Amino acid sequence: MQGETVNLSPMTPSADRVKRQAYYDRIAKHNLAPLWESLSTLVSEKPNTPAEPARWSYDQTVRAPLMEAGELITAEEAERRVLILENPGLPGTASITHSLYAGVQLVLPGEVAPAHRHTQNALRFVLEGKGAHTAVNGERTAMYPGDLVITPAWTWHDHGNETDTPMVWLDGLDIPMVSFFDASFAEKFDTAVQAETRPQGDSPARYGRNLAPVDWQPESPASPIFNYPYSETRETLATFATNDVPDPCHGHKLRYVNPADGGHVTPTMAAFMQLLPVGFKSTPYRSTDASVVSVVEGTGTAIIGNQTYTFAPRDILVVPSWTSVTWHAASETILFSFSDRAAQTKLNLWREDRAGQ
Ligand code: 1HN
Repeated sequence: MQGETVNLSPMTPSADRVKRQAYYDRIAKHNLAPLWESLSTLVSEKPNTPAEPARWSYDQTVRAPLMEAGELITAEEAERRVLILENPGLPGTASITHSLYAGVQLVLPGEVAPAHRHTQNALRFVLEGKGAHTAVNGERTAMYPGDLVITPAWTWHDHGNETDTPMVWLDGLDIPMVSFFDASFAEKFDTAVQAETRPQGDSPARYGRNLAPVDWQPESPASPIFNYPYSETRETLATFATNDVPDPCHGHKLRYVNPADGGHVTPTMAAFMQLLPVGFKSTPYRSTDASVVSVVEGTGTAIIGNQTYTFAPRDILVVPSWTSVTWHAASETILFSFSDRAAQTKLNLWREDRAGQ
C-alpha cells in the first residue's frame, strides 16, 4: 500500500505535502495509515456504492449463451451450471450488488444438479420450464415460471429435471455477505440425489395455510415454506390491484413472508413482487437495499440513476443502493425483486427516500 495515501488536499502547501507523504510512506511499513486522509470516504455522508445500474436482456443477451453452456458442460460436472450476473461496477467479484450474488441456472431434461449444502442462503426465481424440481432436506417441489423457491442456509438441496423442457431460474445468494464474515462452509451429500423423506406438498400443507403444528418450534430463521407459487402470488396481486389505489412509488407491492415470525423469507435476503398498472409512472424512489429485479410480465422503461432501460419479460435489472428508480409500465407489469433488506433491518441500517412525499 506504500504511496497509495497520496490523497492530500490540494490546499495543503507543497512542502507540508512532501513531509506528510514521507511520513505516510514511513509508517506504512509498519501497517499504519493516517485516518484523516480517508475519514470522509470511510464514513460517507450518504451511501456511495461502486455498484452500477445494469440490465440483462434475457432474450438478447442471456438465453443463447446459457443454452450454449448446456452443450459445453453437464449440470453434474459443473455442480451448478450457472452464468454469473456480475455488476459492471464490481468486476471480478461475482457480485451483482455489494452484498448479493446472482446467476442464471440451466438444468436440462434428464439432468441432476447434485445435492450439497452451504452456509449461504439461496433463493430461486423461475424464468422458464415446466415442473423440474428442487429437493430441500428430503422434500421435493415442482417449479413453474414465477415461483419463488428458497434453499435456506445449511439445508441439503439438489435439483432435477424429469421433464422434457429446459429449466432456467435466477439464483440469488448472500455469498458476498458470508464471505465478508469469513463464514463459508460447504459439503457434498453422499449421493447426487437425496432420498425423498417427506412427500411432496408436506411443507405447504403444514405451514402454508395460516396453521402450524401446535408444538412446532422453528429450528431455522428462514421460512418453512420453500416454494411460494406464482399462481397464488399472481392472484393476490390481482385482488390487491382491484381493491386498492397504487402506491405512487411501488404500484401494488407485496413482500414474501415467513409465516413463523412475519419476517422475510431468509434471515439475509428479502423478496418482493409488485404489479404496475398499465400506463403507471412511478415517482422516484431510493433505499439503502440495492435490488435485483426480474421482470415477470409486461414491458416498459426503468430509469435507474441516470440510465434508462427498456424492459421485457425475464429481463434482469439492478438498482444499486441509494440510487433513484422510476418505473413506466407500457403494459400491466409484474416485477419480482430481492435485496438484502432482511439483514439491513436487523442491523438498523435500512432507510428509504420517497422523493416528493
Ligand atoms: C448453489 O448451491 C446453487 O444450489 C446455485 O442451485 C448457485 C452459487 C454459488 C454457490 C452455491 C444451487 C450457487 C450455489
